[in-house]
Amino acid sequence: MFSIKMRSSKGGPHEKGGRHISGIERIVNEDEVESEIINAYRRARMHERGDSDFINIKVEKVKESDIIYKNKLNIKQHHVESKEEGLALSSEILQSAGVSEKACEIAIQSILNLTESMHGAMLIDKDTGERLDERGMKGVRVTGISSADINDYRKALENNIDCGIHLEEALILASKVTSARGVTAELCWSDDPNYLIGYVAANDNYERIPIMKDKGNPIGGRVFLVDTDQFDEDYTLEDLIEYLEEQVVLIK
Ligand code: PML
Ligand code: MG
Repeated sequence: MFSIKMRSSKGGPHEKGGRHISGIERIVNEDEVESEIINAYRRARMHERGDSDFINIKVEKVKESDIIYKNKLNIKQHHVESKEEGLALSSEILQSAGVSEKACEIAIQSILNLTESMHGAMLIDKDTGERLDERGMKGVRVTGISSADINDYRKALENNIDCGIHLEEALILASKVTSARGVTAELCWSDDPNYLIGYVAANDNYERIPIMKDKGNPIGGRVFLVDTDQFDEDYTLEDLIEYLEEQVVLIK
């Protein structure tokens, strides 16, 4: 199989201060590589967050023996009337997953306080609320993800409301992230200005919350709530980050 990764930004590359526009990864059979390269390019050029002027498309061969498979989380659809209700609900769900009230507040505020979107996620201690990664605005970028079979996967999702590319990709990412030893939960909402949906992923569930921000707001982000008690001499924060960034995980 081959991994096709795209990241795009405006105002130059991310590492030279460009603003993140979009990113995508697909792991596909060789016969699908060409069409995925075109999809990735189109997505970068026609994104509601803006007109990318830097597009990086990387194609890499993936060895079958490097792939592991995980199941997708169960989708639980919630209903809220406002972003205030949505944010409060996310905190409730995080706390019932074992995240402290303080860490919940810090996690939510960390996304609310962003002045621009990050390319990756913030790792925050689920008990103390302390930021654990030292990646600043770059954050930890999860890669090595795809559905195991895009047609089966899409079929399984088709009855959800607002079913589309956002749900498809976020569920794959959240299913990998929460499969990592040491990750208790993930909190996310979209940085696409007109996409207000977010979620909390924990305990095999993807709890989908329809309103997490105001319409038109181009800021969103991801926080992974980390249980540092899971770390020892043989499994450290660096190992967790390596799993998130490198391990190839296909979602069934
Ligand atoms: C993003 O792709 O910008 C994040 C989307 C989060 C919510 C996806 C959903 O459940 O619809
Ligand atoms: Mg986005």
